Amino acid sequence: MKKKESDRYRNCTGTKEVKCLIFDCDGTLAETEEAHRNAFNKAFQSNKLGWNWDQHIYRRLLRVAGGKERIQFYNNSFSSKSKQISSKDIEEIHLQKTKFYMQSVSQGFVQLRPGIREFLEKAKYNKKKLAISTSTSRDNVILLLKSCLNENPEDVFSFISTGDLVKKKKPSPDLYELVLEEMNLMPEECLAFEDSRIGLASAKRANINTAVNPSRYSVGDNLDEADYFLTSFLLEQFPKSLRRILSL
Ligand code: XBP
Ligand code: MG
Repeated sequence: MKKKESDRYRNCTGTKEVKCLIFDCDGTLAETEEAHRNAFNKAFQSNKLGWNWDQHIYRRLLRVAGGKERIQFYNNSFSSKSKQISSKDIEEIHLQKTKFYMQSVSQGFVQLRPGIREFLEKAKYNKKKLAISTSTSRDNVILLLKSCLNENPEDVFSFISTGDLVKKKKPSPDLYELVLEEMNLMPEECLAFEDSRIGLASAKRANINTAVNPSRYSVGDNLDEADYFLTSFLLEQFPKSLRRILSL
């Protein structure tokens, strides 16, 4: 018999009081993927590649973490042999894409997801440590946080683990393991917040309990491995079992 939604995500056992909240960035702190997708397409256009990632194909491509890796995957899977581009081209196109993405963030096209700002403030007020674990680049994260928060990101987050710091991006556990190592934390002292299947897999492979709140590109994904299932980041809508271990 299918478990009730609440049972399916009942809190896992053995959770100590949570000392550190680790947030994914894209799709969790903010709905950024439309800005990323548009930036990819602008870069493809300016290089006359004839590629255009619509929302349907992009949802599938998001199974690959990392913009460069995503372009490479598309190049290998969908581009005819004669039209395949080199790794050097991919590097260059990704740099241009990042410029376009940062322009859109600077112009205010990306906002924090509803409830995130208050959640971060309340967690800080209650002496929780905060960290980020994301496959995107440090530059992208810092710009996003500077645009959306009225504080210096390094004053809010004790450690920001980004794709440029690890060999393997999500679903490998490297990004989360780097947070544990740098902050000298045990997995059971932490709770991860993710939006996607590969992000959930990354946190769970680092043995970190994880709450998921699907984003526009991950609604409907199989997130059954999650310990908590959220439908918003408004604290008053969190499951009681989650608020209990967060003591928020
Ligand atoms: C999301 C990603 C990133 C972005 C694109 O990371 O996988 O690759 O989609 O950014 P997360 P880049 O959900 O872990 O925050 O082009 O800079 O990779
Ligand atoms: Mg994400």
